[in-house]
Amino acid sequence: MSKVSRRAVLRALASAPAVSVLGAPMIARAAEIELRYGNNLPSSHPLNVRSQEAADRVKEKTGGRVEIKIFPNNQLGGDTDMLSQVRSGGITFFTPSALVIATLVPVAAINAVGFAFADYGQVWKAMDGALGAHVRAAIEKVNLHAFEKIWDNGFRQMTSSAKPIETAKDMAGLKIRVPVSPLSLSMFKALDSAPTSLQFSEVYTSLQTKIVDAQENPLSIIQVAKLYEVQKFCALSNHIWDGFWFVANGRAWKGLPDDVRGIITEAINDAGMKQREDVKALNDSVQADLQAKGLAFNKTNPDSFRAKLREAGFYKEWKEKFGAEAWGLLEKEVGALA
Ligand code: X2X
Repeated sequence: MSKVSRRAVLRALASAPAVSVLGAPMIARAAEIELRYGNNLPSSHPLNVRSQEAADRVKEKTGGRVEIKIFPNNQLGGDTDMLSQVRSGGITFFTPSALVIATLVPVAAINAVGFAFADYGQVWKAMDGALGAHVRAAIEKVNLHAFEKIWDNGFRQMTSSAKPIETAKDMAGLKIRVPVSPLSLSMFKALDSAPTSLQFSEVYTSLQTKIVDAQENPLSIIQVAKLYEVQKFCALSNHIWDGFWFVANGRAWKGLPDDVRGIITEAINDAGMKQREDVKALNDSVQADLQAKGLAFNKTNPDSFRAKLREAGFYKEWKEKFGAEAWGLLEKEVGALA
């Protein structure tokens, strides 16, 4: 808060002389509290559309006192940079993927265990229930505040440039980009691929210059980030369900007045619920458009992938890493995995 209030004071001083001879303010009063929110997605993604709505609602409900300024599309740096900025208070809000915040809070990657969730019914029951609460408690321990409703990234699909991916055998030796995520690296190594961790800001160029041949992301991201321009095939693998935790710097959050915290919480959770619907609708409808743009789709059967992961000891390893409690909460929703 100290930063915010200092800035607010400076702002107030700077705007003080801006008064007309008649004493009426010549410019609109600046917000008393300006909060910065950074993310890694283009402004056309529902994450940005709905968070802008939340920001507008916060401004309105606080009578202009509070302004949330959104910096989309890695304007403030990549995922790793924004994660350290939200920890230090350089930005107040960030929406890291569960995969990425897991570099700091390991258990946060639990929703991304390969082929765990069958559908959205299972996802929301787990994430809005005990599993999500378990992860949020772990996030609070590193002095970040996690809002209750995780936002949707979607079921991740694999795209490639040289050949289609049909069964687990096609994964051998594949140079695939994965997020900065220990779980993703481990999973694709278990599938015998050659994964490289890169921030999302580097994905398009690394595919274009063939540093990697493949990547994996939900269809909505393949669309808004134009990855179809640099990929030929898309395997509908649904191998990971991924979400974005909306997090706030703990100190800044606690320093906000109670009423402001209440208004922001409601605005962000409501926007998150709408964003979930948007992403699902987009993921269900965008395939035809991507096909028209030249991406060749194929379905995959999860069995060969699951068998390979099991054989490589992937589930056993991650059950131990996440711990019996978290693993139990996941299996309670999706059935036995290991
Ligand atoms: O980096 C990715 O692939 C993305 C956009 O899905 C995440 O934020 C994890």
